[in-house]
Amino acid sequence: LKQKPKLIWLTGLSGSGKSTISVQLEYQLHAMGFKTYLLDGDNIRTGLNKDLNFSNEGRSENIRRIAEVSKLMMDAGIVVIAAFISPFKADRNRVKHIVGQSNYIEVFVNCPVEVCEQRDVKGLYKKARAGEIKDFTGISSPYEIPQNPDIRIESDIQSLEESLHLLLDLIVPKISF
Ligand code: GGZ
Repeated sequence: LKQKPKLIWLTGLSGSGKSTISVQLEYQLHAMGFKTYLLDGDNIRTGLNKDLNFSNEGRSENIRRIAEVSKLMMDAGIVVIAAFISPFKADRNRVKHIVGQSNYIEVFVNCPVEVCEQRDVKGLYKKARAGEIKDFTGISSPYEIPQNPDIRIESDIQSLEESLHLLLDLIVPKISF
């Protein structure tokens, strides 16, 4: 396989656009011939991590297990894309440590919480405001902004096409021989 396995880590609020961007990123990388796998809440929090809640401890353990799974997938030669809120700096640092600093590419998908709340695609912000969901990131649980991401996407300002273009320009050289 003519690829260097890496972990592409997307962090950002619920509704910031992580899923949309990661799905398109995987599609494009696949079209270029790269062997990829996308980890997200849909395939992790419903299975491997279904025992975990959204407390600080639950989130930390969620992220730790995802890092370990990513490492195994990278051992198998796969370029891993992971899209999780991952609100805590210490947890993101641990991911970097687990997979190796040089294998970790951090993508901060930035979007003002007001914009995420206004979109409220799944109605979760409304439920969080009503107190029906506790510890909701951006409302009643913190998000620690990445200070040194490899790339920062302003998803409320940049188009999906532009973001993808910038992402691919960064990533393709790093995963190619
Ligand atoms: C944040 C929550 C919560 C709470 C359920 N806080 O927009 P979504 O729905 O599809 O994505 C969110 C997802 C976040 O899971 P992660 O595994 O990425 O979180 S973390 O990295 O912090 O462990 C949201 C839904 O789960 N969700 N409750 N309280 N998001």
